[in-house]
Amino acid sequence: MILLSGIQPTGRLHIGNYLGAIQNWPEFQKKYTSLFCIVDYHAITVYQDPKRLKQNIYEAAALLFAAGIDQKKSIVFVQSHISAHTELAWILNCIMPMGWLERMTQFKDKSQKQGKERVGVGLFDYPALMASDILLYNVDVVPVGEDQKQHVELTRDIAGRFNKLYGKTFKLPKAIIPETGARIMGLDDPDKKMSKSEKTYGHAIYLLDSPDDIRKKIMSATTDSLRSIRFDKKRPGIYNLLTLYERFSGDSRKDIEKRFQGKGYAKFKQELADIIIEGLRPLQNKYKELTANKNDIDTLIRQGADKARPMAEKTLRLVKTKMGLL
Ligand code: ATP
Ligand code: LTN
Repeated sequence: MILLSGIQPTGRLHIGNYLGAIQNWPEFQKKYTSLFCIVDYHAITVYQDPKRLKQNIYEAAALLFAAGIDQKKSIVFVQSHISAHTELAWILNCIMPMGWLERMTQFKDKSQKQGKERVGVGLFDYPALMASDILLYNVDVVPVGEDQKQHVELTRDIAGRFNKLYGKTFKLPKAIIPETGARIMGLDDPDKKMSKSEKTYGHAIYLLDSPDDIRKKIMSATTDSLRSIRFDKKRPGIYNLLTLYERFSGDSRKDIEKRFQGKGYAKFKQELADIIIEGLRPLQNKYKELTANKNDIDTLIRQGADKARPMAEKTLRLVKTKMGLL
């Protein structure tokens, strides 16, 4: 069974990305032939500062390795290193009905924010490239957050359409959504999901934040004027912080509520900052070790591309043959 997931180097990775995705990925290596793709061509569907983009790609790769993904067991690679991704995306474009893409909620949301005169065609076409990422590797399962489920379904649909037109070529992949799919919300605004693209200081805890920054951000996180510390979804600020406590401590909700019964927010926040700082320390140490010599990450990324490329090219050749391309 083959598994593939992707992460966009659109910013610095935060604890939402960690708890919602990366933390689960090392486990997958035991069960699946796993590919993890840093999707830089998806990232540039919105403007990225070139220097930052480069840093973000390196940082994302190093953090995946630091989190326990092993290049000997899995394949970690950068999307733009394998030209088959954009080639297959073009081919899929030609059989992709506009209406299918128009129905994608991510596009609707993002294009509404930017306006039709500013939004790039790449953002509209984003799901075709994502379908290409998946279909090139005969993938069975695609772990993604709830928001990406629609794109995986579209991938199945376009694969089905290709198979009908040109004969069975692609496997139909399935999305897997993490059970503990807790969405981590912004610390400064618990009604919005924690996002890499949000740049306010107190919004996100980045995986490489210093203990000082982590503490400052937690201490100033939005709560409410009530006192009790309980898992109550109607109180999004404290609920979000409690979820973080739950995920970083591994304790049950009941135990957590009991521990903080009658205690104030300040005490709770101090302890939450402590466990996040401790929780991220091993990852941060590993990251430092891995990046002591910058060439090491470069080498690992190249190795990933060298392993993925023949797999992708084989599929692309098959697709071209089926279509009558020479
Ligand atoms: P952006 O913030 O740039 O819009 P993103 O962080 O949502 O992007 P990706 O980089 O593609 O998007 O996300 C990588 C993975 O992290 C996805 O599987 C996504 O579901 C997960 N993820 C992102 N934000 C959160 C969050 N706040 N809580 C839980 N999981 C998240
Ligand atoms: N769109 C995804 C990132 C992504 C992806 C993929 C995920 C690009 N290609 C292929 C799984 C499989 C996101 O925004 N999380």
